[in-house]
Amino acid sequence: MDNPSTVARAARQAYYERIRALHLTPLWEELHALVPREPASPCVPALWRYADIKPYLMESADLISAEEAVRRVLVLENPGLPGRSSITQSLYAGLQLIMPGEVAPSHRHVQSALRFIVDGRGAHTTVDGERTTMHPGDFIITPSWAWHDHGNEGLHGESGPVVWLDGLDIPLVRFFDAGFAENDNAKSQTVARPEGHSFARFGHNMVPVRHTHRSRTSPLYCYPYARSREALAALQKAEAADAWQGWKLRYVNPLTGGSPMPTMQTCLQLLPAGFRGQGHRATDGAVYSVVEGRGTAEIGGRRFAFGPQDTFVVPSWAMLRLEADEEAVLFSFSDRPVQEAIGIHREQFD
Ligand code: GTQ
Repeated sequence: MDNPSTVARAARQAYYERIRALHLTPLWEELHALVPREPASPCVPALWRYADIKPYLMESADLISAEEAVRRVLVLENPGLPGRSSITQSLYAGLQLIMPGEVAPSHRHVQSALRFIVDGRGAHTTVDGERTTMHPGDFIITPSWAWHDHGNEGLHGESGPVVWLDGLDIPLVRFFDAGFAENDNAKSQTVARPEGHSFARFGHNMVPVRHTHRSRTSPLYCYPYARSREALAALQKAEAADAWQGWKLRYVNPLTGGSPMPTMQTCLQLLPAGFRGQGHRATDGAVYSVVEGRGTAEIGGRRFAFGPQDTFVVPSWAMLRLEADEEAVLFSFSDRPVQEAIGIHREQFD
């Protein structure tokens, strides 16, 4: 644009002020920001060290019960998105704590949720009448509008605090102003089917010949870590690591081959010891949870050392380079299926 004279600028400002009363604004002042040449996310790279967070998480249990809180969660808020309870523009993440004997009461909402177990074992979630016991590294889903309550009764006589990473599409649903929620009459649902029922039906590369599952979400409630880790270990023996991502597998809805939930893709990847990955970037910003090993994530030119149980976020279109000093396993999730559904997803491998 030519540089306008002082007089012209003053005339324009006066005009903008007059049209503001009619709720009109001049596109030409905002066009570059509204239609950027490439993504310019306000979301910034960040890492939350579990060792730093855990004491505060445990302190929260002295301040409020899971029942009073409904969900006792510390939200991982992106430093570039203050006050928005968002880790990226479209996704929410938080660390949820449930102490032995506690109950997080049954409710349902249109937001889809994933649970990735970070610390402790023996808590459970009940989804639509089926209970699933949590172990570290398990990936568990709560479909949109499914009743769910959480509890912690311990496992094999062991009991302690259990912490998991919650990933929800809260900001996406807020964007559409399409959120509904309701509380259940009972604190905990009545268990209607034995544990492992959905896994028996859909978890073995087979599906019942006469099932009636019609939802867009996976009929599998739990993707156990033992099974996913076993697959990565076998791949490591069978084929060379990808230069960008090591060995990376995407969790699937066994009925469609698509993502387990319509709004969130989830992956598990293995990086060999000494891995020095090449850079890649994608329009789906992603949240990572470290399961095993230590290394460095270079995100948009900033270096973050990571270790087990840490969480980090890679903003949309930020270049990511992964390095592993020890063999490392990373879980991640993003809004990629939504971007693919509307045909705008892009990625680049350097
Ligand atoms: O467990 O239902 O972190 O409704 C945020 C909202 C967890 C849950 C969150 C929720 C839940």
